[in-house]
Amino acid sequence: MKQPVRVAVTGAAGAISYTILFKIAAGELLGSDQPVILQLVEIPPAMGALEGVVMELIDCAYPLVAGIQTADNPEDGFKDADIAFLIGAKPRGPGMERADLLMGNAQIFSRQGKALNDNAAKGVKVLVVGNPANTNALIAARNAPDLDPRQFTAMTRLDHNRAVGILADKVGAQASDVEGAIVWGNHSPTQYPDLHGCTVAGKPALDLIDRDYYEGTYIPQVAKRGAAIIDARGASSAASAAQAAINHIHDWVLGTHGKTVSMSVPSDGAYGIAPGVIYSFPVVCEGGDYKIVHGVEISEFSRGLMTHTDDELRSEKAAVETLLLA
Ligand code: NAX
Repeated sequence: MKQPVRVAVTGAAGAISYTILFKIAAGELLGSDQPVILQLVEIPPAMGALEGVVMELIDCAYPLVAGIQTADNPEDGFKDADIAFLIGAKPRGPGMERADLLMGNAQIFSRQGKALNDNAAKGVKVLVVGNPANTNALIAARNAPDLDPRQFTAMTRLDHNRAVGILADKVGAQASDVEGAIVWGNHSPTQYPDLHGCTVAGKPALDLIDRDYYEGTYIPQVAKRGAAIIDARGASSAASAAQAAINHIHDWVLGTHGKTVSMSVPSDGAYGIAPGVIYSFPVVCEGGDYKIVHGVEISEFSRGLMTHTDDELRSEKAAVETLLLA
């Protein structure tokens, strides 16, 4: 039997966790031969609700679960963690300004970055899901001086999966026929779902849909899908977010076998995106590491949208600069 892998999850009593924890425990994250220890982190007022989630996890009698621990603080919760899903975040309250939201989260993620630095396994892989995810990941990375910034990533896999799923649905194909879709930039409505190098069953995607649909309908539909789901179901996307978070870490650990996926990772200057932000790029994963895919052709149209979403990330960064430099 393999040694258990320690998986920490913040926001463990929340909606996304109510799906993801059961997927992790069932072996969907790391495979059906990999035991896991779940380290569930919440804020003190949510510890009662978390106990209910723990009861349900126990009641599933999962063969792969080698332990379940709970903590009301990240320092204990991240102890020896090999993988950390940072899902809990401060939600936008009524009338709250964007700057207040950024600062509230900057405080949470600077503490969590320090806690990972001081307590987690040295090779910990971190996925930030809590919004604003890219800037939260940047703050956590900057507060973890002993860890490699490349260990901190943010989730744009849901946007990637939406780009694939919505395209497949439109042209009457299966999601598995779609290859080469890319989501560039920020996990926000400024993101850019790029189909220029994408194929569906080997045919160029942009030959299958018309340009007006692509620019006028498809791009905003992918980018604003989260809001459409809230309008329709009266609650935000949780199951699809959990699935995407599983996909992100599964692929990072176990590889994409040559397939390109989208991950928000620290920019290394690729595609003219200056270092200093966590930006969604096309990547392939192998041997427990990810690599930005180079050589994607960038049209003038693409460049405009890639710069627009980069500008937004840099303005978020400027708004929290003091905490970044902590
Ligand atoms: P919920 O409000 O259902 O759950 C959040 C949980 O986090 C709550 O139980 C809360 O007590 C906990 N929490 C808050 N601050 C915490 C802290 N400092 N430490 C530990 N736990 C803390 O939200 P849910 O629907 O689960 O969404 C979680 C986050 O994911 C939100 O920020 C949301 O905006 C974000 N999303 C990000 C997505 C992405 O693609 N990157 C998509 C889905 C989702 O909207």
